[in-house]
Amino acid sequence: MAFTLPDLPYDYDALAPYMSRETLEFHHDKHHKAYVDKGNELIAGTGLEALSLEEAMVAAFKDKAKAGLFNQLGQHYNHIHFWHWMKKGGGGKSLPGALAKQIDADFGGFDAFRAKFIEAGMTQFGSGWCWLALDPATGKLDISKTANGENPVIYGKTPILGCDVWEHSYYIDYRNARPKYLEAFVDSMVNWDYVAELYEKGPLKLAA
Ligand code: MN3
Repeated sequence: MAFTLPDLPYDYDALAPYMSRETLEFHHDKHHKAYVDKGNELIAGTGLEALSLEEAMVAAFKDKAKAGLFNQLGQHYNHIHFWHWMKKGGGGKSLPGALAKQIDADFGGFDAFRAKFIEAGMTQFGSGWCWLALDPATGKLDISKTANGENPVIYGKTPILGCDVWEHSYYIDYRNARPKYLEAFVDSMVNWDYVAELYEKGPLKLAA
């Protein structure tokens, strides 16, 4: 199965002024496209071609010889969702019911969740992501950060929200002010409907 670059689910101007057309053009058309192209190149002949993206990604992560392939597949997976984790007029505290309840239960309220999520993104040293994920082992939501193309899936969890903190995601619009970008992401861009959709779906099931 060849990987393909999905279209953005909105216009390039949709997220302005929080994320500009210029950022989306570079980030989607150049960075994400490069992960797709390189992923297709590196997966050829590995025997992983018939697997789903998630399964190929996990298999590549477990094989140190496939670290280069893992980076591309991890980033392809992360970006497919990242585009949907944002929308025009998104953000804010108004979350769909069941998700809001669990965030309250697991973090002690939305504000505590917000602070912890932003903190994870701020303290990820270098390129990476911060996450809100469902841990099937505990049934709870947790916040984490990962380096480069890693994500909660490879640690057995199901991400329901993630924010890209690679500099390519914010440097055009925020320069070095990563905290301001993270605040804008949570307050003005998050597509809580998509987060709730993933939450309702529950744990990702991957073939072994
Ligand atoms: Mn990126």
